This record gives sequence, structure tokens and C-alpha cells, in this order.
Amino acid sequence: MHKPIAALAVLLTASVPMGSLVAQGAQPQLVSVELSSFKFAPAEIPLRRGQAYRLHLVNTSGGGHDFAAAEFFAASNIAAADRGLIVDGKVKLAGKQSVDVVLTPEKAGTYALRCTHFLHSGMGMNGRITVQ
Ligand SMILES: [Cu+2]
Repeated sequence: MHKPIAALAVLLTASVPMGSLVAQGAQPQLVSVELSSFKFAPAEIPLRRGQAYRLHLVNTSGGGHDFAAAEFFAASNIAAADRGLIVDGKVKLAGKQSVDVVLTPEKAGTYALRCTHFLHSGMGMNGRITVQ
């Protein structure tokens, strides 16, 4: 049973570069968030400051939703190519649409996430992004 453990250790070591290397442009870490009527899954999104992420937003419902987190986006470095996807602090998703945003959170804190469509937040479409 020694070999599988050794192999796993090598894998873990190889796949977890130092934060500084990631910030310098290594592959962003994938974080998928599913939007549906009427929730975010996961609703709690823990991130690390200085780590680059590819935020993969998937709207699985037929109707439109948005990923509104103005304070979080303002506290993050958004990849230049993706800045146009965020309008008024939110990413809009039509039914069945997926949107990827590459960003690096720059300030630790707890940030509110919600859908701004009429009544969606009141029906439970809220979340929280925590940057450590
Ligand atoms: Cu919604």
C-alpha cells in the first residue's frame, strides 16, 4: 500500500503550486457555480486572496438570472478580457447560458451575492463569497 500513497503525495505536491506562482499567471483554479430557480449552488463560495480563479457560472434554468456581487468584483482583479462581462457589478445569464470570468480576489472579506431579478433574492437566490 506504499506506492499509491507515494503517488498521491507526488500528485498533491505537483498540483498545488505556491500562491505567488499562481498569482503570476499559472492556470486559474476552476470554481463552478450553478444558478437555478431560485438558488446558487454552492451558496457559500470560499476563496483565497491572491489566488487566480476561473469562475464558471452555469445557468441551468430556462429563465434568466444574474450573479450580482458588486463589492466582490470591485475588490478583485478581473482579467482584462472578461471585464466587459461584468456590468453594474453583475454578470447576466440568459436561460441555459454559461459565462466564465477569470479573476483574482485582492481583499479579504465577506461579500454578498444575489440575483437581482424581481423577487428572486426574496425566494432564496442569495449567497456569500468569503475571501480569506
Ligand atoms: Cu434569478
